[in-house]
Amino acid sequence: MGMRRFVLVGILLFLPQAAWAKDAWVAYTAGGYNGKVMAFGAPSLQLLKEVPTGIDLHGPVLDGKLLYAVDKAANKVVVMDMATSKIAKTIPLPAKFGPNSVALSSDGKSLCVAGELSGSIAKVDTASGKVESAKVPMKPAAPVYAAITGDGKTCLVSDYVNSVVWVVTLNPFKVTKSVPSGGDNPHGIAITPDGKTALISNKFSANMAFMDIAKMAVVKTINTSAVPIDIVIDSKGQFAYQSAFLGNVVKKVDIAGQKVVGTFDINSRPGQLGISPDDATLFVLNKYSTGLFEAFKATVDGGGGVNPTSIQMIDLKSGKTVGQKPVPGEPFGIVIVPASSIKAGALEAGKDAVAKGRKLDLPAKQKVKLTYGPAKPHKPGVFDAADGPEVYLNAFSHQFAPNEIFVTEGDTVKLVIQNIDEKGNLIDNADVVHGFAINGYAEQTQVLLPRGVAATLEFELDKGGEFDFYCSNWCGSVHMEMRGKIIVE
Ligand SMILES: [Cu+2]
Repeated sequence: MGMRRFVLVGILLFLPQAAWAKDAWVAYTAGGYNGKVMAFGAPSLQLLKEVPTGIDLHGPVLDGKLLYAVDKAANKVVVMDMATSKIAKTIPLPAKFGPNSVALSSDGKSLCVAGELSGSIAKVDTASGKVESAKVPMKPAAPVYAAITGDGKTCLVSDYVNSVVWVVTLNPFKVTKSVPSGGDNPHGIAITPDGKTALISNKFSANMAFMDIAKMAVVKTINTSAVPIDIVIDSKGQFAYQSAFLGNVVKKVDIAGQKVVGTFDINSRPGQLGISPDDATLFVLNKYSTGLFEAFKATVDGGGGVNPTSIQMIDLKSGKTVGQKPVPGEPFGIVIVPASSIKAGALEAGKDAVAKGRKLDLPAKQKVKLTYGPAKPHKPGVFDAADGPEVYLNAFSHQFAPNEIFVTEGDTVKLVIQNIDEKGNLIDNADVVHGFAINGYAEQTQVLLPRGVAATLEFELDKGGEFDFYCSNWCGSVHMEMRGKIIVE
């Protein structure tokens, strides 16, 4: 008997244990400007895996086997095999599509993608990779967040320019109509598990709108807090949670009672939200970290630094913060799954996600010379120089100047982007860091600009056409509107 017990203990000791076995959950995020899928153990918030996929990654959505995310700068859907954490395939979206977010039907068959930069919405058949896309019938337009009804038939997409929700049938694919969103500048949208109600965050109306899906009309709005962004709903459809970026809170809303029943204070500007499958823990992706994680600032050559964003966990029973850690990138979207559902070998030993003295985590650049230095006063605009055009672009809260740039195809451009917030006395917050990316020239151009920093990009304009550029790091309430065009002719 003694021998047998010894053998048994020996086997148990030497069984390969998953490194994250102490964590109940795995939280997957898309890292925004670092272009990575990132997996964290929870509650430890240790980083278990980073998978580089592209330039500016939003999402993710997953069906337990595959994870999908969209690249806003590189116009593609990346598909990750969750059993191996390897990219299984990449599905190109139409050129210049500029996806901001993605929804997955509950049967796993269809993705609905909000094409913010192009004013388009797409359906992707996940099995075949077939993409159908349509511009919405208003111009300009900015489809920004998407949700699919439980029956998989309809996708609802908020549009912050037109303050409507687009109603899209998925089979056959068609943008059928628009519904007023119940306020100004709608962002996050979520559908209750019974499929009856869509909840919408109207960013500039500081409300939550209740849209009756059978009637296709907003039937009620309730005041919540300033600059509401994302919404998640618990698995029973009892409570909704809405982040308010400027209000610096998450509001708890009783869905049947259509009223606010709780407020959770957030310490560093909440954006996207996730909820654990047992409805016990809320995961908040914070955009800033003022005063919290200064030691983990990322440096850029030439001065300046970028404070990390963070993941904050709130116990929904007590309302208390039960964990918070700095993370790389600017995570957009977080989905939590049981750790037991992830195969051993898919993830690695846990480690802290950011280290002291780290360099800014940006995707590798192709065919470009990038230098950082201090911002210097210079008139914005396009200037002729001996070896090609020099473009001086000011980035400030919350615009680019100029927001239209005309250059010549074939030229090598020197593009100097300067964050002038500090000099302009605009925003007294070092966490307001602008990003920059040209959709269509994404590999050459995606950079981050801390206060007082200039980034100089030198690259060949080898593609003609009109391309959108945009701020690729959340920098404030009107960050999404920080956009412009470069015309290469
Ligand atoms: Cu910005």
